[in-house]
Amino acid sequence: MKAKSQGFPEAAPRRIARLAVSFGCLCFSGALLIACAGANADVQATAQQAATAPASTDQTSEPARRDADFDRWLDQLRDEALREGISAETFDTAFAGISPIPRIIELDRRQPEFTLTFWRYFNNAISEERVQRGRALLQQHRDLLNQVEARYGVQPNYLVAFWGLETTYGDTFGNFPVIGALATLAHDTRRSDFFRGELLTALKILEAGDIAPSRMEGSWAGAMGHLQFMPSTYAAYAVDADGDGRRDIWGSYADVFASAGNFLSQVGWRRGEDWGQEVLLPASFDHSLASIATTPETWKSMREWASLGVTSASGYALPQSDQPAALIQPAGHSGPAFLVHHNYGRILQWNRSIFYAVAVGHLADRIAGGPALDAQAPEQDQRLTNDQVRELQSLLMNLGYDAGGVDGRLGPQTRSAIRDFQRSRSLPQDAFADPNLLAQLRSAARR
Ligand SMILES: [Ca+2]
Repeated sequence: MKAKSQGFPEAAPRRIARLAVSFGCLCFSGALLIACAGANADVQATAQQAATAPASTDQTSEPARRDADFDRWLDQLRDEALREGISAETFDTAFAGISPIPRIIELDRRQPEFTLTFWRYFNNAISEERVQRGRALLQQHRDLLNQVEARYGVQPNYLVAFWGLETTYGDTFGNFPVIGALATLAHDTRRSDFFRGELLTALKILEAGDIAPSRMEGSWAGAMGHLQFMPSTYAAYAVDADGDGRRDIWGSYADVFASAGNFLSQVGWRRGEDWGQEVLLPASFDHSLASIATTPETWKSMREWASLGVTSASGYALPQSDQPAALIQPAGHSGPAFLVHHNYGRILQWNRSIFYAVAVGHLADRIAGGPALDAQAPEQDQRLTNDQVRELQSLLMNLGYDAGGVDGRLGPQTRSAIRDFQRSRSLPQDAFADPNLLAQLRSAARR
């Protein structure tokens, strides 16, 4: 899984791991991490690129060397691992030939220059080829997927959609040795605690015999196998569905689908419910009803949304139901609008990114035969540089709107300040940042 996005507001999708965090992986639990708060999408994007980049060249371009500092660090880690029940044999086998991977530090430090827009993310995530392959794989694995649905309540088209977005159906696990990747990031000072925990968990997975060290491949950030589970997510949710005694998310489709189903079930997926749908809004619509935060904050029943003039994307009336829904507009008021439900929030548990959640939901719909989006991408998909986001935040602050600081990230507080500014100027209150908004702020500041 990995994705990316930006521009938008979300505070960035971060992957949670995806629960809260995100990296490209499910960093579920870890969440924290990454503090990412902000730019999750960007983080995701970065991770995804890492998965497909010709990393091997970079890895070998510098001589593998373990300096004295790494060796000392490794000795301490070994002591800790042995105290936690990992055998000396497992530890020493896992670390045979392992040294810090410079390419990973490079990827971890990389800063995107631009915000990621919804359309840039979406068009990359939802290719026609990905839709067609998803439909074929749904048929190919139908029996397994039906068994997983019966047990965990997650529809087959969603299981395939997560798989498609995480690794393009298994094409791209990332070519990094998980132990080497996690050791590099745990030894590095930026997020050592999080990755040290993930590394120790990965060693416990090896100790249990679930996978051989040589097959434990993943992304540069340690997200593993078909589903890009971080080790902590794996430990909590991976399932041995084919009964061979190993939880194999690298080689067993039964284990892969069941592990995804188990995760989603455990975080509260509701059997048979959809994620949401694209909708059309009336011309006079009050865009302040759209939610800003990654977890939507404004909920109404479908009946209430219908009474506000919202219809399906094909123009039909919404159901007169009490099902709660929230409105999101990830590309602002001129882009697509979606009403999302409870299971949308479960997708966010996997990866805390609005762009990611919409992409999974839409890909699931497409795999089940649904239509492409009604909304069309603009001819020119305008994005902001990170410097422009900082300028935008400074202008908001100078005009008296609390953007929460000048950090170059379009988080909820900055978006809320944008909405306040829009309200004061009688603009559509979509809380969306783009070059047009920046121009309006510059103009307001000159007055
Ligand atoms: Ca198994």
